Order: sequence, then C-alpha cells, then structure tokens
Amino acid sequence: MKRFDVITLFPEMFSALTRNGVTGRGESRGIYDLVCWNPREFTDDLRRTVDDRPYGGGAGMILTPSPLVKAIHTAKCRQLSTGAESSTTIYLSPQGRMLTQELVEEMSNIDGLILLSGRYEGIDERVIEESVDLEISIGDYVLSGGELPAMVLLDAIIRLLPGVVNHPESVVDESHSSGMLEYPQYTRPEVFNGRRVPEVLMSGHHDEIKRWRQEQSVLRTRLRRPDLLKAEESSQ
Ligand code: 4H6
Repeated sequence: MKRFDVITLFPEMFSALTRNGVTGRGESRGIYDLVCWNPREFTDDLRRTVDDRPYGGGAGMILTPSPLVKAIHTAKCRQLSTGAESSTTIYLSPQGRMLTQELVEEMSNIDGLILLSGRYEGIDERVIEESVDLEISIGDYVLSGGELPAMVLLDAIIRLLPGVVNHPESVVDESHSSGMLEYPQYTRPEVFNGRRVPEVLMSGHHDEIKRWRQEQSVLRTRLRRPDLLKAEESSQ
C-alpha cells in the first residue's frame, strides 16, 4: 500500500482526487491512502496564525515555519509507523525540478510521499532546508497555491500503481513514456458532421493499422513537439 500525506491549508480540495474516477477507485480499493494535515492545527496561538510578514519587506505574507515542520513531522511518523520503508518530502513550487513522466515513474516507486502545498507568497526557506527532500514544479506558470500541483503529481503517480487501471497496457504505451505523441483515435459513428473515420481503421488489416498509427505519431510529434524527436535521437 502506498501512503500519501499532504500538508495543506485546504484539505477539502483533495476530495476532488480521492472521490472521483481512476484515483477515487484506487483509494476505495485500498491501493493507496491519503491523509491531509492542516498546518492551522499545529499552531499555538488563539488566532491560529500560519503566516507572517516577510523580513526585508515586500508584498504579501509568508507561511511561518513551526506549524509546517510540526505537520511534516507528524505525517512522517504516520508513514513510518504504518509500515512505509521510506518517506520522501516534496515541496511543490515554481522553483522546483520540472515534472516529467520519468520523474513520475521514479516517485511511484517510493513507499511514502509527503507533499507540501504552499499558499500566500510561499514558505520560510528554513522549512525547505530542514524538512524538504525534493522541490518539484509542474510547469513554468504561477498558481495561487501548491494544491493543484500536488494533485497533478498524485494523479500521475496513482494511475501507475498496480491494480488501479483495469487495462494496464494503456498505462505504459502512452504519450511521453514512448517519447512520442499519441496517434488520433476514433469511435462510432462512422460519419460525424460529415467527417469520416480514416478508411484504414475500418479495414481490419492489423499491420496496416499499426503502421498508420506509428506514422501519425511521428507526423504529430514532428509538427507539434519536434523537441521530443530530438530527445529520442540523442537517447538512442
Ligand atoms: C511555493 C512558492 C507550484 C508555492 C510560491 C506552486 C506554481 C507551481 C506557491 C507559490 C505554485 C508549479 C504562491 C507563488 C502564490 C505565487 C504556490 N504555482 N506561489 N509551477 N503556487 O508547480 O503566489
């Protein structure tokens, strides 16, 4: 069983993941469990303060270190005491290492993951030094919080876990594991708004279909993501 612990000021957001679709099924099948920890529950003052003004001045507020480090520690204890062999703490931030399918596959082999989602203008740097193993970014854009990035990472990992997807051949043979984009796909009806399904797919000639799909993959990749083809060349 995989263990995920998330440090977040908005734990309700994660039911979008645990209650729906493939990721929801994975949880009800007991393939993983996910526990959220709210830093607010680890404060000592009456106002339950989690943020403070930045030293050196500037706009906005910064998450204060103590509640975060306490929450991470509690999460780590839960993972190790429920049988996780290893536990890695990941901070989702625009400054992190770019997420790729390769990194997702690496993360899917780790027993316990703790995901730290930032809000406001970010967190006190000393939390990263003290408690974070790895900083990951899901892409070069800025969001109002780290919750969506944490859910993106979780979704990408969970669909790789054995027993989550019913037809496991579709999990590996898709865009980015192969280093190529997917070919176009069609289902009924044969004609939709005057647009026909490509004849070759109706032919029943399996080797011709296979060749057509490979061709389409290459054409698409060359047109839309030539950088992927260049990466293929240098890795062969
Ligand atoms: C850490 C530091 C991740 C987390 C700052 C998080 C994009 C990504 C956040 C911030 C994120 C990503 C707080 C900076 C709001 C902007 C949360 N955005 N931000 N690319 N936002 O993976 O202000």
